[in-house]
Amino acid sequence: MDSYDFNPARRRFLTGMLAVGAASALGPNPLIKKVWAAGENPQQWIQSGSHFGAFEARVENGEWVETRPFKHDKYPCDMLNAVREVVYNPSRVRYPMVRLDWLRKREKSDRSQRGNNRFVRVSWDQALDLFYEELERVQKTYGSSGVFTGLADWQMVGKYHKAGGAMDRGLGLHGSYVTTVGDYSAAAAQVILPRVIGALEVYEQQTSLPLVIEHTDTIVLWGCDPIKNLQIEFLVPDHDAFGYWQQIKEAIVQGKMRVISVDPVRSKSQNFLNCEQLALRPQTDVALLLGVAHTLYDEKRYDVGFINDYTVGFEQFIPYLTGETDKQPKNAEWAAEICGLTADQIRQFARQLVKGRTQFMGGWCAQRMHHGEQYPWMLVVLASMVGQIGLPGGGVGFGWHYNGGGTVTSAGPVLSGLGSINNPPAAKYQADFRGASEHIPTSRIVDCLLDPGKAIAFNGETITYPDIKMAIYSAANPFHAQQDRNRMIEAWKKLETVVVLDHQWTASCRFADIVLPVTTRFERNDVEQFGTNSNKGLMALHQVVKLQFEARHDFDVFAGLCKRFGQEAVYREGRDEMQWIKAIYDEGVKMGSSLGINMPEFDTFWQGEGYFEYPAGKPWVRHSEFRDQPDLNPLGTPSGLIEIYSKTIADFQYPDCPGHPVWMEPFERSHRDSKDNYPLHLQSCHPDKRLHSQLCSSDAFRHTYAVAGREPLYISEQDATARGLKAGDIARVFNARGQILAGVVISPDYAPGVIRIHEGAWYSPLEGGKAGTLCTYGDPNVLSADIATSQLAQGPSAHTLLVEVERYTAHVPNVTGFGGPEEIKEEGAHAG
Ligand SMILES: Nc1nc2c(c(=O)[nH]1)N[C@H]1C(S)=C(S)[C@@H](COP(=O)(O)OP(=O)(O)OC[C@H]3O[C@@H](n4cnc5c(=O)[nH]c(N)nc54)[C@H](O)[C@@H]3O)O[C@H]1N2
Ligand SMILES: Nc1nc2c(c(=O)[nH]1)N[C@H]1C(S)=C(S)[C@@H](COP(=O)(O)OP(=O)(O)OC[C@H]3O[C@@H](n4cnc5c(=O)[nH]c(N)nc54)[C@H](O)[C@@H]3O)O[C@H]1N2
Ligand SMILES: [Mo]
Repeated sequence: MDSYDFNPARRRFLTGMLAVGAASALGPNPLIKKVWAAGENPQQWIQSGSHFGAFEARVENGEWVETRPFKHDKYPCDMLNAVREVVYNPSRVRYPMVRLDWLRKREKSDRSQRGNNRFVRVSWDQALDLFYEELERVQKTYGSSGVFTGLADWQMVGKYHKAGGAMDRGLGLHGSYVTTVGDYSAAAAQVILPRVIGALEVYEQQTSLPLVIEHTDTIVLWGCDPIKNLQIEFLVPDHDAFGYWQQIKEAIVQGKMRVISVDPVRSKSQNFLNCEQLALRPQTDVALLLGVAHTLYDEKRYDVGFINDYTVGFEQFIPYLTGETDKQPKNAEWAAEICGLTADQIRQFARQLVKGRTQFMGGWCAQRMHHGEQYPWMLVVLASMVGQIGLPGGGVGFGWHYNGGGTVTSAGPVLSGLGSINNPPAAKYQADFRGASEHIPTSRIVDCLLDPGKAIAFNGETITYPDIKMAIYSAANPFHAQQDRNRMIEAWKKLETVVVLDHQWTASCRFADIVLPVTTRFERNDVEQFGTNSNKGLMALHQVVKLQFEARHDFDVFAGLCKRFGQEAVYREGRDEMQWIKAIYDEGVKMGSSLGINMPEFDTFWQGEGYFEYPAGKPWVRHSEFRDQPDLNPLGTPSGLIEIYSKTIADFQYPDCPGHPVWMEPFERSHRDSKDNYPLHLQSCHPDKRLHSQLCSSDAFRHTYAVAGREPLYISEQDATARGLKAGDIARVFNARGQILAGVVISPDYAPGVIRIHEGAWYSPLEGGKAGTLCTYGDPNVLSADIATSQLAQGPSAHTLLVEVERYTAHVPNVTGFGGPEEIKEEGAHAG
């Protein structure tokens, strides 16, 4: 082939356009095969993107064979190497599948068989008929409270192909259903911070990193690991933050800046920056924060002016801090006893904070714990005492490790993407929740299933659990995300029908009744932001390979559902894939022109470079408007000021969340004299090599980090030796809630008593569906507890988790979680 007379962009456009016809038709379209037939599709590099980065895929004869990072990504991450496998791995969902006993008996099926992974292949028509008939039956019989949809949070990137958006559009035309409030990520912080500092804080842009580099003397990484967690973003990452972190590393070497990581383990960020660490014991952050606050108060080093001008409730908090109310001063000695640092370390740390400009960067792990509301609240209180909130390079933020936090936001438009239907007709069924709540806090789903009708407190309201009969999950893997797997297995038996849409045969598919195969990002065309917080530019995401097996786009699955009650045309709004993308793009062009930005015509963009960089934005300081003019720019709290004491919260009278931050023991905690049977604190932090459970099924990539085929268990030399464990051993990790296998990695990064298994390791039951069975791969949520943070936020407490570890000496079972379902041939099923 002569590469000079071949225009790949033009080819891409043609193939994209032809694939659209297939996408909008129901059923396989012969055109696709024709377009992508061997030989007709010459070798080419196709631009696409993912949560792991933007890239180009080399495609040969229709097969994706090689991946290289996008040329505008200066710091690509190695998870990109796992992305190709998402399309081809053996765990790919290939066909619509229905659980054997459910196909026979529907809602009267034997639900104890859920999880045994025995499925029958059916046709799309049959699968959608079954889905639709169930939706009808449940709506008619139980009303809106009978149907539940899980949070579709980590759907693939793309403004048009939004799995959650498609589900909401489609189901919304049919009726109402129970949904979730809050998420697993930052549930506690999301509820407390608006009441304390007036905004969510967690998902918002941070002070620009160039200003931090210029002004900050001390960065405090409070349980925050940006170098690990900035690898992925909610939209396509530009990874520019890593350039700034490189400069911070240099500033440390030059003695211009100190970075202190407050973390029980040596994090990836600490190792990268070679920075200092305050290695506190797990779950003791609030005690440490109080000890530091007490020191500042006692030594009169806190900013009285800031407290007076910008906060309320200091006077209600001080009697607790000094011990006037409970005879226990929360001084450095008291804190040292709990958090395992010395009183001297705590006092030195306090003094360092007020020596120059200090930027607190709070992570979220320490709020995914019992009483998780207290840490973010107390960090805001401490930052208020330091008095630099709203100054460049000072104050506090909770989003530095997320979505490129601190990269400068461009001046470009933010495209909205697939939204709700314009002037939708009335739904087929009116909302009918039968006295139950329309939402439940995300992580309370198992509790809700086990106890319908129960009333729980939530953020000042009362939630009455609905009686859910049918659950629909798209772009979510609850059999990874949710805590206490064995309790969950029992709860799932309450569901008559479970529908899952996914492209990977996760444990959630295993425990479903109807599994619908969807396309991956790489089988779709779309546009997406390059950089989530930075919104640096807009990129074309071109379809890399044809639709695999019988996968359909999420959008088309729900179009097929709507067709069954006569609403397909309304749902589709008369557009096919490329028309949708163009409409979304054109909306952006309009917004752009109102901002004075001249974007290319869609066709020029799509057929040309497929990337448009917006004009650079200006560096920005979080909370500076508030600091400059608190009267004109009040915070979103009742007082408009930072609430060290919240009357609103005090009035709720929750014993587990009083009116100001306090130290409370969690339901279990390591490193103390107690009767807990399990001595080791298990962290289930976010993985360095995955996005939750995504990419775990990329077999070749998984084998680059798995140990003896299992998920790695990180443990200190001391704890390993005490248990006779060597690197590479298979260990059994257990507590009263469950047991899993994992592969031993001995690491100097871990303090005695602290171990880690990353969340997202695929649940791989030895006996599928049996509560208590051994997980053969290493899912930490087999061990975690399903207890809420408090009555305020009802968030997950995944990180309040104690275990014991032993060498596994019994017969070593194969890993069961990967490779898809066991297909059973059944008469009456219409495959293909
Ligand atoms: N590579 C990668 N990046 C991700 C994700 C991913 O799956 N993979 N997920 C994304 C998502 S959805 C989210 S919600 C965020 C999660 O963001 P976080 O919840 O902040 O991230 P984690 O990595 O779980 O934990 C951050 C740090 O907290 C520390 N830590 C644990 N226990 C304690 C404690 O008791 N006290 C203190 N002070 N520190 C503690 C851990 O050692 C770790 O270094 O990450 C996002 N980024
Ligand atoms: N123990 C413990 N548990 C935790 C955490 C922890 O720190 N510790 N962290 C929690 C946090 S912060 C989070 S955010 C949750 C994450 O929990 P989830 O959001 O459930 O995790 P993912 O693994 O990202 O699951 C997304 C699923 O959607 C599928 N998918 C991706 N794109 C699409 C699409 O376009 N369409 C469809 N239909 N499917 C798609 C993927 O294949 C995958 O199976 O986990 C929580 N669980
Ligand atoms: Mo998250």
